[in-house]
Amino acid sequence: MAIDYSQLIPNNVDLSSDRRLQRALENWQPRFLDWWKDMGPDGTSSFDVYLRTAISTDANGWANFGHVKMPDYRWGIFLADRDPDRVIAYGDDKGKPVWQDVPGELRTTLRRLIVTQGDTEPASVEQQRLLGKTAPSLYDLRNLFQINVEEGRHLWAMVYLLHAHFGRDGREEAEAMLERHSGDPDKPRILGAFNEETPDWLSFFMFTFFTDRDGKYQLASLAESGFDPLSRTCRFMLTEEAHHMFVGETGVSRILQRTCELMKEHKTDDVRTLGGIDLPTMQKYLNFHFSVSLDLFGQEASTNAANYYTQGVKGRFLETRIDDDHVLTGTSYEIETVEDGRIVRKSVPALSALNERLRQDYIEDCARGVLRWNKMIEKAGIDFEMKLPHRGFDRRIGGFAGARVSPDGRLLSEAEWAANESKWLPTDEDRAYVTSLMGPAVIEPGKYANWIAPPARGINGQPVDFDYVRFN
Ligand code: BYC
Repeated sequence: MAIDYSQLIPNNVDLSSDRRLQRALENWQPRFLDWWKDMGPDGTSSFDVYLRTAISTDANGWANFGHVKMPDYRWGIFLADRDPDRVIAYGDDKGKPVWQDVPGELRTTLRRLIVTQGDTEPASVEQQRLLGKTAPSLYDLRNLFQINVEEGRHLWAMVYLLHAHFGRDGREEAEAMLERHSGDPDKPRILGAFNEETPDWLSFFMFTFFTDRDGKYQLASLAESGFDPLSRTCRFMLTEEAHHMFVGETGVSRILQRTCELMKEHKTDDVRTLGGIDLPTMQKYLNFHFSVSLDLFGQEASTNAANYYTQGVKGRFLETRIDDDHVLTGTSYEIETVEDGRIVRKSVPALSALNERLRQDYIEDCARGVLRWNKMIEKAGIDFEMKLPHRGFDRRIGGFAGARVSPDGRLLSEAEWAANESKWLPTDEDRAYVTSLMGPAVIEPGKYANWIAPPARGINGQPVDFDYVRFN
């Protein structure tokens, strides 16, 4: 469906036929732009950036490229096309038509999920605000900005749902989305990972690999929602999410490649003396970002998750492709947790284990990416394997919270943990070293910082030395 760009707020939801909604969103828009100016990528308003903009939501229309100033990016409201025959795929209302309006009894639940989802989008832009100053290349700078504008648009997507379907409460929640800030001691973002800093590009690539991937799994579950407007908006958001994870996976891969090159060329593991990022440090950053992202899936056994499912509000990953009864009463699922000082596996009702099931899907997806990194390392002739730590490692949420678990899944005493923590998680010294590599942005087309290899190819068929960002 084509997007109407003649409107102040580009959209494919026929906004002009609902004057009240249109006015409410036009009221919110300047606040969003003020937020972008104050909290978005710092000092970039005059840059022309080679961005992808959606002009329609079908396969051909969502990837139109050209140089654009970010404040002029056409943020708007784009929902995937409506399937008039779509029915609820699971839960108590399985088989009934999906809802076009919010059922009264689900109002609070749906609002809470939409607000939680929406809150992460501007949070990530805030976390990445200063990264442009130390970009390792024009290509990377452009990718950062592409991600930033799309996260901005994902905020628009959730704000539209709040304004269109939740009346006054929705408007207040939309305001609050611009008032909470990542890491703010008084008004923090809702979920833990979104209050962490993204101070350097290694953190950025790990974040886009691990935390954006949580986005993929959460959006895919919400795309199964019986509330059709939420489903349609998440379906379109997912098309954009893929690029964010690509940036993370290839970013980490390019750093690994450069490190391996330095190791081979100089016949040493100590690439720090050569300005590279050593493999053990890469592993520590991986450990940190993986465990922080695992927390985003919530408790292993969760009545919230069971209720979302039974009520038809939030499904499983690729729900309609799963071959079972889609009701799940009477079935069980094995979870791992800590009980009586031991890590145990136990059966719990499948309905209450839906967070854990989604986390498992996520872990398998992460593992596939790590395998690709390891293939690259092996091909470079280096004997080293990157590993996902155990799911209980360094967790803050759920059954492992507070327990001391080693990366290989052993329950430790406080003393054992303290003796090893610096081998497993980035130390202040590691972070200081990585930060020290983040020099002024490399802005000559086709040039790259010393600690990262060039990408295999450019964006949208452009050469790698294309002027992806023009500074004016
Ligand atoms: N931090 O029963 P539980 C993305 C709370 S990322 C803080 O397990 P539930 C993106 C929980 O709220 C995707 N609090 O909860 C990526 C609950 O609070 P109450 C974001 C947490 O509801 C990169 C309590 O603990 N989208 O898009 O089953 C860049 C009990 O827990 C945390 C979504 O998250 C935490 N980590 O599961 C840009 C989808 N975890 O009720 C964007 C919407 C749990 O006691 N959210 N709590 O006050 C949800 O589906 C659910 O809220 C959660 C939690 C899966 C997050």
